[in-house]
Amino acid sequence: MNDKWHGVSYHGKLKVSGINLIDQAGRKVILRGMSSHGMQWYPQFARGESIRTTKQAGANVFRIAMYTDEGGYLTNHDIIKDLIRAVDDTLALDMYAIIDWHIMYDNDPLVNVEEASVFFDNISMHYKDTPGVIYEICNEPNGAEVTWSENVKPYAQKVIPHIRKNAPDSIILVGSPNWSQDVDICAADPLKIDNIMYTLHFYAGTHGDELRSKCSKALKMGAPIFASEWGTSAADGNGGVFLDESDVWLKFLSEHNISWCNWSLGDRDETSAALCPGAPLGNWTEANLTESGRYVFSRLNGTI
Ligand code: IDC
Repeated sequence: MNDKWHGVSYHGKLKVSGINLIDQAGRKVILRGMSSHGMQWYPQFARGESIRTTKQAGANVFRIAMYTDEGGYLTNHDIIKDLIRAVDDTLALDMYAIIDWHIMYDNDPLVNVEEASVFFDNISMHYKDTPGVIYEICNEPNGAEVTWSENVKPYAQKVIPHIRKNAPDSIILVGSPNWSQDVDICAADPLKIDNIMYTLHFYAGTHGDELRSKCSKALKMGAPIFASEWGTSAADGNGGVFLDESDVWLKFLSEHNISWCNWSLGDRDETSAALCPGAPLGNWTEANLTESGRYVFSRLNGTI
C-alpha cells in the first residue's frame, strides 16, 4: 500500500469503532510516524524542522516521549515547555501528536499516579478536545509484580477521568503490562471506556511470532491496538538492524490496520536511532540517516 498523505484537516477528530481507528467521515485511519527519543535528552529533534522532514517522508503522527524518570518530568517539570512546543509544532504541520507519559524504570504506573493525574489534568485543560491530540498515559508498565488487574487498570481508571473531563472524546492510549506486550490480558478484562486503545510495543530483533499471536488474540477478543513504539533493533535499542523481521512486522500491522510510531527520531549512537550522530535538525540526506532511518523513512508513507 502507498497512501496519499492525509492529516488532521482531512481526518478530523478520530474515534475508536470496534477494533479500528476511524475518522470524522467514518473512514478507517492508519497513523504512521516517528517517536521522539527522551525529551530531556533530544528536544532539538522534536521541533518543527525535524517533524516536517518526517512529514515529507509520509508521517502523519509524531509521538513525544516525555520520560518521567531519568531526569524527565518528575524531577524537571520545566520539560513541559518543550513538550508543548513539540505538540504545537506537530499540530501546525497538520499532524497528530501523541503526548506520551514515558514510564520505564519507574515500572509501576501507580507509584506516580498523583503526579500523572495532575499532569494529565493540566495538559488536557490546555489542549481540550483539539482533534490532533492523542494522550498516551503510560509507556511501558513492567515488572513481574506489576499486573493489569492490580496496577495498570486501576491506574487507567484513576487517570483517564482527569483527561475526560477536559477532553471528553479524545483518543487515549493505554500501556499494556510486560513492556506493553500483554495486550491479550487487557483484552480479557477491558476498560469500559470509549475511545481508548491498548499499546503494543515490539523490537524486531527480539520479538516475533509469539508477540504477534498475542496481538492477534487480543484483536479477536475485540481490543483496539496501537503500536505506539517499535524499533528495528533488539529491545535494548541496539543490535541489528533486523530489517527482514521488521518487514514481517510492518506487513502484519498493515494487514490489521494498526497505526505505529518508530523509535526513535534521535541521533544517539545506537542502531534504533534514525539519525547519524551529529545530524542536522532536518532535511536529512541519505547520509544523515542511519540504516534504520533509511528503512523507516521509506515506509512512513505506507510502503511495506
Ligand atoms: C532506550 C533508548 C536508550 C536509553 C534507554 C533508557 O533507546 O538510548 O538509554 O531507553 O532510557 C523501550 C522504551 C524506550 C527505550 C527502548 C530501547 O520505551 O525508552 O529507549 N525501548 O531500549 N521499550 C522497549 C525498548
